[in-house]
Amino acid sequence: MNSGKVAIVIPVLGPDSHFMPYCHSLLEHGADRIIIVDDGSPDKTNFDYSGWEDSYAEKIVLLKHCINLGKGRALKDAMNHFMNMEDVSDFCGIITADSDGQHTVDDVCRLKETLQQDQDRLILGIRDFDHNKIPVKSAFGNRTTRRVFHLLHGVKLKDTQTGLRAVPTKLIPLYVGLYGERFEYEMNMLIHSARNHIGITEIPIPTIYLNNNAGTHFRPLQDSFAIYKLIFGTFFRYILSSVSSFAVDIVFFRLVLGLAQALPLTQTGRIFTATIAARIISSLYNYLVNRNIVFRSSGNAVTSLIGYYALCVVQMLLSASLVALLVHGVQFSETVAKIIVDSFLFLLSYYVQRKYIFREVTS
Ligand SMILES: Nc1nc2c(ncn2[C@@H]2O[C@H](COP(=O)(O)OP(=O)(O)O)[C@@H](O)[C@H]2O)c(=O)[nH]1
Ligand SMILES: [Mg+2]
Repeated sequence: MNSGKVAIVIPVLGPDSHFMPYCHSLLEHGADRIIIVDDGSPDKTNFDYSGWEDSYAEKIVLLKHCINLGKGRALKDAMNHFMNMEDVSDFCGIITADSDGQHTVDDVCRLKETLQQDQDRLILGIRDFDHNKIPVKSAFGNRTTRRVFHLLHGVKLKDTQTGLRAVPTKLIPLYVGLYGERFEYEMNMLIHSARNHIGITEIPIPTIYLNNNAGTHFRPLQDSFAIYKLIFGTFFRYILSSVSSFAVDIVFFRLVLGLAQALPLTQTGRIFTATIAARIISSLYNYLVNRNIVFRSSGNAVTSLIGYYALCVVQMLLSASLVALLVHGVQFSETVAKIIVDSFLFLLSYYVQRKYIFREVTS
């Protein structure tokens, strides 16, 4: 049984003069251990705690990267270190916090209390981006990201980019192996939490921007791109799966049509045979790709296969009914109506497959 100790993980890159007093203050407020990952900071800023009191020194672990490997790598190394600590069984989890003073000691303590009470959920310290003192760029970026995240991953969060997070020990093995070396890693933690149906608790914290966030290491283009690549990853694979299924359908239609020449069938009979055979093959291909590559589901294959084909039938019937409705009711042309309806059903199908048919995942 875990006791309530909590390790504070702080990834640092070129910390300023506030960092040592911040660690001090965390210790004074009862931090059980602080794991600092100094990530190839330039020499002159390398931080040194050798002068600290012995009792504190025991509580501080300093991991160093000889070159800068990124915040994600630093967090993963700290989690790995944590899981290998001799006394890990005394701890109920970790709290990740930024080194630049954006997370107050009070907020860290509040997350600690929440973690001690609930060790099944990921806990986020969330900032309120509707507040008018936030730099416009940050507020806009965060609002957009949380909306897209909700749309594609089905979880509504107020702040997807917060670095203040409490992670219970039992969830750490899930997170420690995830892809992502820099800021995108923290997004991947959220994506995998959503995919694995891990509950997320949100604790409001003040939004502190020091000097209009001038000291940030976040590179707007590269880091945003890496984050968005992950957010859109599943949906992008879904699009590729659909396009390639269409190609498989056409190729097999041609192939079977050719082979059917040898059969005693009318031309209509051959077209029907080729259409049905090609559709069976392309839908099976689409099912397998969606299950194994798009949604990476580990659920029962028979159940998901039945669900998948039931969805195909419903989708076909819905498509025909809605196109008829638009053509008769709003007098759209059949082609325009079909493009609108099928685009909508394409998105709906993504939602149903992610949420119901390929719900179970391994990690
Ligand atoms: N270990 C490590 N920490 C980093 C790196 N980049 C940023 N950090 C830390 O991550 C936290 C958040 O980074 P920051 O640059 O302030 O990003 P922002 O708060 O999102 O603008 C800070 O405490 C930084 O010290 C990095 O490359 N490696
Ligand atoms: Mg910061």
